[in-house]
Amino acid sequence: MKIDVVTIFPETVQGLLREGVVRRAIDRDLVEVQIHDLRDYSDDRHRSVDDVPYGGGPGMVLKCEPLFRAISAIEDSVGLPEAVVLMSPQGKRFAHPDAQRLSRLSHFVVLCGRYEGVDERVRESIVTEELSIGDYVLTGGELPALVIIDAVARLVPGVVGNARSVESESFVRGLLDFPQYTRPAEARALRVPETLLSGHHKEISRWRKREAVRRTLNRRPDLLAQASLDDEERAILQELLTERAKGAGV
Ligand code: 6SD
Repeated sequence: MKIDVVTIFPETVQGLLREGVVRRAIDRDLVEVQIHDLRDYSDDRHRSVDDVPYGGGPGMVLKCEPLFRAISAIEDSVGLPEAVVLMSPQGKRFAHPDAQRLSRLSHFVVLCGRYEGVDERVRESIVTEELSIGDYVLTGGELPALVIIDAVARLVPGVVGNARSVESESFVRGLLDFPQYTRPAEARALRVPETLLSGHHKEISRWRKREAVRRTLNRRPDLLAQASLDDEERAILQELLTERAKGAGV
């Protein structure tokens, strides 16, 4: 998989790709990330990439031409990308299905916005989709781009060792993870739940399902509507709901 990133902060983007799972994927040639400094595609000697908005108002807008040229350079060297993603607060909210979809592409481009935004003609002519990572204000698209690259790269076959661990995750199944513990069995008088120490695989599995369903019900009930629960999990959910109804005096 090849990902081209266009940004005015190439070092920032590079820095965060030099660690962890993504770095390993790059080192093993499973993922190739090429970072392009937008200023290299400026058309003036000050290397400017922004200008004041037509119609007035605060802030600056990313100009068309440097972005058009950056995309042309990418097309000339790698060929037509399958997607050109613009990071923007106006985009569709990025979620796991988007990561899965992008992980099946062989080449896409990520454009990092800055300032008040980008000239609308960039959207109209070269952007194929606009993504946001959530409803909060950021100063630029670099961190969102890294979020997307991280989520996508780990889904590329071979990047995460255990394919099952990728498929059984929270946002694939629609259940939050159960609590995890590691040695020692007691730390500062806090004990690991006895069931997990028992060695009874069936009981451990049931305990984990119960905790996962309980957490999801308490913290993210919205996920349960879409969750793919097995019979045991469904029964646990019913039990918890019944307990709750009794507790509430219903
Ligand atoms: C000005 C940008 C580009 C500012 C953003 C924020 C979220 N949640 N996703 N993307 C963002 C992208 C903010 O340039």
